[in-house]
Amino acid sequence: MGLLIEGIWHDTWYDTKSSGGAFRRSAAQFRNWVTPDGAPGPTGKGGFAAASGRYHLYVSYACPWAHRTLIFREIKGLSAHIPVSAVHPDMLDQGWTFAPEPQGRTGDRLYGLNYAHQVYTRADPTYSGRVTVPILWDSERQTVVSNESSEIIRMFNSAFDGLTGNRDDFWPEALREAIEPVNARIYDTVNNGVYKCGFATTQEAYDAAIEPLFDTLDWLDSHLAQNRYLMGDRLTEADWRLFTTLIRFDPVYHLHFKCNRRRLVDYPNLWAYTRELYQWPGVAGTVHMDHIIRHYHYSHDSINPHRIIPVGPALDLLEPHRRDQRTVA
Ligand SMILES: N[C@@H](CCC(=O)N[C@@H](CS)C(=O)NCC(=O)O)C(=O)O
Repeated sequence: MGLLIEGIWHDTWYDTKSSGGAFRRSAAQFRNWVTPDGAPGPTGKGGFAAASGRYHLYVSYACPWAHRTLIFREIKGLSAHIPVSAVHPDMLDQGWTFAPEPQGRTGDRLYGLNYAHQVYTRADPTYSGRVTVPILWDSERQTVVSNESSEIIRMFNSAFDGLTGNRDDFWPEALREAIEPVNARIYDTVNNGVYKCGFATTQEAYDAAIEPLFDTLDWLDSHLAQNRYLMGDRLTEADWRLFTTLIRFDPVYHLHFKCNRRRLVDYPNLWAYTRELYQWPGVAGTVHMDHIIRHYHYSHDSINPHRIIPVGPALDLLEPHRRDQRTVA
């Protein structure tokens, strides 16, 4: 675990001293957008037109942020157009690496690099900052388009529609205003909330994160008792953003990040909802539970110094969800 300073790799853990033991996530720095014709997006520079085979997605199968982009690549029919390279689940002194694992799911398929930090310095030899996944890479201009998952999924949602003919819209205009505050609460208290609990280095920082996390999960469970999805009857990006945290909750966050007031399976509606999303066509193939369990427990030696990988709970993700048979009150 480390970061780049002026293009040089430094092996250092997150600094929580300056923030009273609280984990603070730094903002992503590459914020360009792929658009249908290369016009600039809401941030960054233009020149990134949608095209087949031009863009490459670097992910970790363990990472919930990268997982969002893999799901959108799948459900938007982009797998033939945007190839993927995955890092090894162990994130140690060199950060994310492309070391091969026995199943052959890892490695840099584009350049054969050894480390994800080399992707960043290839784009900018003087880059300073964390080396995170996902990374959307432009092989034509040899640079990072974006390393912000919430924006990559919006690009995938519509920029390539002319190419794929897939018009499924998970960020519909009419719901954008309603989606925003739900995303914001879930990001702060759940997606990032579990990290705030797990990476806290003082009791106060942990206490400040754990209450809002379970308040939101309680709220979500009752909301999903009345609504099939977060926005009612329509599945949107808000659901996929929540899903990648929920699927990791019992196998990782409950124990490793001390998010243990309740398990996901103790929430009947959230658990059935998670199964429904897991069973959505194409989605199960994006869930690599072995990488998920291995990455967190093996990489965070300040949390789990002996690197024992726990067995994980027996979850039946294929149990019928029956969410389609519910009658909405
Ligand atoms: N804002 C980023 C966050 C991505 C992120 O933090 N990814 C984690 C993996 S789960 C990472 O690569 N961390 C490495 C580090 O912080 O050094 C996004 O949503 O794309």
